[in-house]
Amino acid sequence: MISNAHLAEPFKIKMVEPLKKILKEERITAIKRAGYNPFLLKSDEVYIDLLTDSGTGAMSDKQWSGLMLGDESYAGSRNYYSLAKSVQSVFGYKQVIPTHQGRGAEQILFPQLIKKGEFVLGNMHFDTTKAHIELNGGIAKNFVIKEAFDTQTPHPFKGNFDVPKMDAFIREKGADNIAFILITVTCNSAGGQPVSMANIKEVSKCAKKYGIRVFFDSARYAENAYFIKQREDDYKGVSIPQIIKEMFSYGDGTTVSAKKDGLVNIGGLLCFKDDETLYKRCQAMCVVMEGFPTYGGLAGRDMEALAQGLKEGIDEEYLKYRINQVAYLGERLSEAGVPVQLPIGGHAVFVDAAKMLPHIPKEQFPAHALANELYIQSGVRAVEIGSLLLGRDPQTNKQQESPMELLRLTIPRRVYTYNHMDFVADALIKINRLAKNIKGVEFTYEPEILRHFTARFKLAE
Ligand code: PM9
Repeated sequence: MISNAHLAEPFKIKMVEPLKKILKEERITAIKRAGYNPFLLKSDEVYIDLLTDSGTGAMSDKQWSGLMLGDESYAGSRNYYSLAKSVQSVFGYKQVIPTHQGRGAEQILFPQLIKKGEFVLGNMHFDTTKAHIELNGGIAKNFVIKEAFDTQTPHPFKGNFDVPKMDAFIREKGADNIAFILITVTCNSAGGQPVSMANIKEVSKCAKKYGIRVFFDSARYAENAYFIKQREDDYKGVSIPQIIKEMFSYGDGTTVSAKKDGLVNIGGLLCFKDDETLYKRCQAMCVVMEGFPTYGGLAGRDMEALAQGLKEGIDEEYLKYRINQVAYLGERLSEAGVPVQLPIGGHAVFVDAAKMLPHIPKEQFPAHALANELYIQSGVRAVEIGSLLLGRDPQTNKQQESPMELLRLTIPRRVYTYNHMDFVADALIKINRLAKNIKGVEFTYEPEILRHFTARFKLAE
């Protein structure tokens, strides 16, 4: 029985964008031309696009009207002050630098904090974040709990840190060799899994003991807060805004990809609780990398849309609909025997491709092969989160083995309906019955960094 029945969307649809499904033969031609890499498809070749929830959401009427209030002054735009006010009210942080997106904030902050050979400790670093750590000479280390790697074991907070393990690592390497700790909320690479408030507090306590800074990587902080409210006894009666404020009170600052819970198509933030020196240094870097510190990488109008999006993204009724829609898709798949990460995450359903396609070895990227098959059979575009994304060891150049081979069905915010979810579920359930016929892939072109975006493949023999 599916516990998450359809919930009526908490919005009316004012504008529509037609969808077109091209023929299966055309999809086969398209994916061959794209070198068996769904990233290289044209969006017009895609029917339902579940590649990412990043920048793909629908803005509200208030956000669109915010665009008309754009003050495009080079310095001191009034939209910056409106954004800073929203940031302070949502995160409780008073020092704010707008950036063009999340990695814009990473490229400004990380060089200030990382010296060559230092470690950056996280629950599970996202790929662009890991790339920025490595570009700055740092070493990214993950300490997510082991339950995260067993998709069939439900645990309410699979994004949690294994704090004793991290503590032992800090003692072994010496606190001086730790650049900072980064808490990713929700933990994208583990399946959009939340981090509990209790765990955030424990991480912060451990960091304080050694004098190490704590930052958040907060693309999906609102979804994380919703899970805390649902699953952590002490927070059942606490409002989402209060939960978010408390979460961030345990950190020194945050990078934010506002393209997710910020409900905008472009935008990011770098915020500090109260660190004038670091804030000033990052402002100076912002001028070089992004733009003057009161616009960062954004137009005034984009900042106004974000100021409004930050408020809408923490609305409990919206979050309930959002999390329910993702859970509905996950439960339909799980009930039909498609192995998915349990419990279902906040922004996506993660299919366990290693379980579904045991005949495809890791080095032939089972989840990527499944993404290609899903596209060919249905026109749905999804993305691999596994060994292909993980890449090679920067020291040895050997392919690293990801603990999980996942296909991510990422649901854009306020874009698709439950009928679209049913279409995706039906397609994957059908593919699951014929899974043994799916072939793995081999590189024909492998870029050196962030290779999954532009790599090309052929079908393995
Ligand atoms: N995440 C995602 O699809 C977009 C890029 S890959 C298609 O999940 C975290 C946890 C992220 C993230 C991006 C970034 C970078 C940082 N942290 O994309 O630069 O999930 O805004 O953010 C993507 P930007």
